[in-house]
Amino acid sequence: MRLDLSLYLVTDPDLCAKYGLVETVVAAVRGGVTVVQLRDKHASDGEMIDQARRLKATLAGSGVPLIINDRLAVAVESGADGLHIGQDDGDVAAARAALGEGALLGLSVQTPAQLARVDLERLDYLGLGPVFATPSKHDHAEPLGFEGLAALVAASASPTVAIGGLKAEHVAAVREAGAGGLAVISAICGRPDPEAAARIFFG
Ligand code: TZP
Ligand code: MG
Repeated sequence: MRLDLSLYLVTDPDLCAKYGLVETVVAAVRGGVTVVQLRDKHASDGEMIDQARRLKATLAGSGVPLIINDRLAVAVESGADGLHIGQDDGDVAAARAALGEGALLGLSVQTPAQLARVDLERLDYLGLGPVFATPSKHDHAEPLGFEGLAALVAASASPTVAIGGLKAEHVAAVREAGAGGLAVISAICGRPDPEAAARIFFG
Protein backbone atom coordinates (compact mmCIF):
# COMPACT_ATOMS: atom_id res chain seq x y z
CA MET A 1 0.00 0.00 0.00
CA ARG A 2 1.19 3.51 -0.80
CA LEU A 3 2.76 5.31 2.15
CA ASP A 4 1.86 8.97 2.71
CA LEU A 5 3.23 10.03 6.08
CA SER A 6 1.63 13.51 6.08
CA LEU A 7 -0.59 12.92 9.12
CA TYR A 8 -0.04 9.68 10.99
CA LEU A 9 -2.50 8.87 13.78
CA VAL A 10 -1.21 6.70 16.63
CA THR A 11 -4.06 5.36 18.75
CA ASP A 12 -4.11 5.06 22.51
CA PRO A 13 -6.86 3.13 24.30
CA ASP A 14 -7.28 5.76 27.04
CA LEU A 15 -6.83 8.90 25.00
CA CYS A 16 -9.11 7.58 22.21
CA ALA A 17 -11.78 6.40 24.70
CA LYS A 18 -13.90 9.54 24.38
CA TYR A 19 -15.55 8.33 21.16
CA GLY A 20 -14.05 4.83 21.06
CA LEU A 21 -11.32 3.50 18.82
CA VAL A 22 -13.29 2.89 15.63
CA GLU A 23 -15.31 6.13 15.81
CA THR A 24 -12.15 8.14 16.44
CA VAL A 25 -10.35 6.54 13.51
CA VAL A 26 -13.32 7.05 11.18
CA ALA A 27 -13.49 10.73 12.12
CA ALA A 28 -9.73 11.19 11.85
CA VAL A 29 -9.65 9.63 8.38
CA ARG A 30 -12.50 11.91 7.31
CA GLY A 31 -10.31 14.75 8.55
CA GLY A 32 -7.42 13.63 6.35
CA VAL A 33 -5.27 11.24 8.40
CA THR A 34 -3.04 9.28 6.00
CA VAL A 35 -1.79 6.42 8.24
CA VAL A 36 -3.28 4.73 11.32
CA GLN A 37 -1.15 2.89 13.86
CA LEU A 38 -2.87 0.66 16.43
CA ARG A 39 -0.90 1.04 19.68
CA ASP A 40 -1.99 -0.62 22.92
CA LYS A 41 0.59 -1.60 25.50
CA HIS A 42 -1.83 -3.56 27.70
CA ALA A 43 -4.23 -5.49 25.46
CA SER A 44 -3.60 -9.19 24.87
CA ASP A 45 -2.52 -10.27 21.40
CA GLY A 46 -6.00 -11.74 20.87
CA GLU A 47 -7.71 -8.48 21.83
CA MET A 48 -5.38 -6.54 19.60
CA ILE A 49 -5.99 -8.87 16.66
CA ASP A 50 -9.75 -8.27 17.07
CA GLN A 51 -9.23 -4.51 17.20
CA ALA A 52 -6.94 -4.62 14.19
CA ARG A 53 -9.46 -6.61 12.14
CA ARG A 54 -12.18 -4.13 13.03
CA LEU A 55 -9.98 -1.20 12.08
CA LYS A 56 -8.86 -2.89 8.88
CA ALA A 57 -12.52 -3.36 7.87
CA THR A 58 -13.20 0.27 8.78
CA LEU A 59 -10.31 1.47 6.62
CA ALA A 60 -11.17 -0.71 3.62
CA GLY A 61 -11.22 1.34 0.45
CA SER A 62 -9.81 4.44 2.15
CA GLY A 63 -6.22 3.91 0.99
CA VAL A 64 -5.11 4.51 4.59
CA PRO A 65 -2.80 1.76 5.81
CA LEU A 66 -3.16 0.14 9.24
CA ILE A 67 0.10 -0.40 11.07
CA ILE A 68 0.49 -2.38 14.30
CA ASN A 69 2.73 -1.13 17.08
CA ASP A 70 5.31 -3.54 18.52
CA ARG A 71 3.64 -6.89 17.95
CA LEU A 72 4.79 -8.83 14.95
CA ALA A 73 2.42 -11.74 15.60
CA VAL A 74 -0.57 -9.37 15.66
CA ALA A 75 0.54 -7.69 12.44
CA VAL A 76 0.88 -11.06 10.71
CA GLU A 77 -2.33 -12.60 12.11
CA SER A 78 -4.64 -9.63 11.67
CA GLY A 79 -3.95 -8.87 8.03
CA ALA A 80 -2.80 -5.34 8.89
CA ASP A 81 -0.68 -3.47 6.36
CA GLY A 82 2.43 -3.28 8.48
CA LEU A 83 4.32 -3.06 11.74
CA HIS A 84 6.07 -0.31 13.68
CA ILE A 85 8.78 -1.29 16.13
CA GLY A 86 10.93 0.53 18.64
CA GLN A 87 14.59 0.07 19.39
CA ASP A 88 13.82 -2.68 21.92
CA ASP A 89 11.06 -4.46 20.05
CA GLY A 90 13.13 -6.99 18.19
CA ASP A 91 15.06 -7.36 15.06
CA VAL A 92 14.27 -5.51 11.81
CA ALA A 93 15.50 -8.40 9.64
CA ALA A 94 13.33 -10.93 11.49
CA ALA A 95 10.31 -8.63 11.26
CA ARG A 96 10.83 -8.11 7.52
CA ALA A 97 11.23 -11.84 6.96
CA ALA A 98 7.99 -12.62 8.81
CA LEU A 99 5.99 -9.79 7.24
CA GLY A 100 7.14 -10.24 3.67
CA GLU A 101 8.19 -7.60 1.19
CA GLY A 102 4.73 -6.16 0.61
CA ALA A 103 4.16 -5.03 4.20
CA LEU A 104 5.10 -1.64 5.64
CA LEU A 105 7.80 -1.66 8.32
CA GLY A 106 8.76 1.35 10.42
CA LEU A 107 11.28 1.86 13.20
CA SER A 108 11.53 4.48 15.96
CA VAL A 109 14.85 6.32 16.15
CA GLN A 110 15.78 8.79 18.87
CA THR A 111 19.50 9.43 18.42
CA PRO A 112 22.16 9.72 15.69
CA ALA A 113 23.90 6.65 17.16
CA GLN A 114 20.75 4.58 16.70
CA LEU A 115 20.34 5.92 13.19
CA ALA A 116 23.88 4.87 12.28
CA ARG A 117 23.00 1.26 13.12
CA VAL A 118 19.70 1.14 11.24
CA ASP A 119 19.13 -1.44 8.51
CA LEU A 120 17.42 1.03 6.17
CA GLU A 121 17.11 -1.41 3.33
CA ARG A 122 14.47 -3.42 5.15
CA LEU A 123 12.52 -0.38 6.38
CA ASP A 124 9.87 1.76 4.73
CA TYR A 125 10.13 4.71 7.10
CA LEU A 126 11.60 6.01 10.36
CA GLY A 127 9.67 7.56 13.25
CA LEU A 128 11.83 10.33 14.74
CA GLY A 129 11.22 11.70 18.20
CA PRO A 130 10.13 12.76 20.59
CA VAL A 131 10.36 16.28 19.26
CA PHE A 132 8.88 17.53 22.56
CA ALA A 133 8.32 15.94 25.94
CA THR A 134 4.85 14.41 26.03
CA PRO A 135 2.63 12.86 28.71
CA SER A 136 1.36 10.41 26.07
CA LYS A 137 4.50 8.23 26.38
CA HIS A 138 5.89 7.89 29.88
CA ASP A 139 9.27 6.39 29.06
CA HIS A 140 10.17 8.60 26.13
CA ALA A 141 13.74 9.55 25.29
CA GLU A 142 15.29 13.01 25.60
CA PRO A 143 13.34 15.45 23.35
CA LEU A 144 15.07 16.37 20.08
CA GLY A 145 13.59 19.80 19.46
CA PHE A 146 13.38 20.92 15.84
CA GLU A 147 17.17 21.20 15.52
CA GLY A 148 17.71 17.63 16.66
CA LEU A 149 14.90 16.50 14.38
CA ALA A 150 16.47 18.28 11.39
CA ALA A 151 19.83 16.65 12.11
CA LEU A 152 18.27 13.17 12.20
CA VAL A 153 16.22 13.81 9.05
CA ALA A 154 19.34 15.01 7.23
CA ALA A 155 21.12 11.78 8.14
CA SER A 156 18.14 9.54 7.20
CA ALA A 157 18.02 8.01 3.76
CA SER A 158 14.43 6.82 4.38
CA PRO A 159 11.09 8.63 4.57
CA THR A 160 10.56 10.08 8.04
CA VAL A 161 7.71 11.05 10.33
CA ALA A 162 8.20 13.20 13.43
CA ILE A 163 6.46 12.42 16.73
CA GLY A 164 6.12 13.73 20.25
CA GLY A 165 4.04 16.66 21.48
CA LEU A 166 3.19 17.80 17.95
CA LYS A 167 0.18 19.97 17.16
CA ALA A 168 -1.13 21.59 13.98
CA GLU A 169 0.84 24.74 14.81
CA HIS A 170 4.06 22.72 14.29
CA VAL A 171 3.40 21.63 10.69
CA ALA A 172 5.59 24.34 9.17
CA ALA A 173 8.51 23.70 11.54
CA VAL A 174 8.35 19.93 10.96
CA ARG A 175 8.34 20.48 7.19
CA GLU A 176 11.23 22.89 7.52
CA ALA A 177 13.15 20.24 9.44
CA GLY A 178 12.60 18.04 6.38
CA ALA A 179 10.37 15.32 7.87
CA GLY A 180 7.70 13.77 5.70
CA GLY A 181 4.93 14.27 8.22
CA LEU A 182 3.66 14.39 11.77
CA ALA A 183 2.59 11.49 13.97
CA VAL A 184 0.21 12.38 16.77
CA ILE A 185 -1.91 10.89 19.52
CA SER A 186 -3.36 13.64 21.70
CA ALA A 187 -3.74 16.25 18.96
CA ILE A 188 -6.54 14.03 17.59
CA CYS A 189 -7.51 11.37 20.17
CA GLY A 190 -9.66 12.82 22.92
CA ARG A 191 -10.24 16.10 21.11
CA PRO A 192 -13.86 17.30 21.16
CA ASP A 193 -13.99 16.90 17.35
CA PRO A 194 -11.32 14.49 16.06
CA GLU A 195 -12.27 15.11 12.43
CA ALA A 196 -11.78 18.86 12.77
CA ALA A 197 -8.65 18.26 14.83
CA ALA A 198 -7.16 16.26 11.94
CA ARG A 199 -8.32 18.73 9.31
CA ILE A 200 -6.51 21.72 10.83
CA PHE A 201 -3.17 20.01 10.11
CA PHE A 202 -3.87 20.67 6.44
CA GLY A 203 -4.39 24.41 6.97
N1 TZP B 1 6.60 7.88 20.69
C1 TZP B 1 7.34 8.95 20.92
S1 TZP B 1 6.43 10.23 21.57
C2 TZP B 1 4.99 9.31 21.50
C3 TZP B 1 5.28 8.05 21.00
C4 TZP B 1 4.31 6.97 20.80
C5 TZP B 1 3.68 9.81 21.94
C6 TZP B 1 3.11 10.88 21.08
O1 TZP B 1 1.89 11.33 21.59
P1 TZP B 1 1.44 12.86 21.51
O2 TZP B 1 0.16 12.92 22.30
O3 TZP B 1 1.18 13.16 20.06
O4 TZP B 1 2.52 13.69 22.10
MG1 MG C 1 7.60 -0.16 20.90
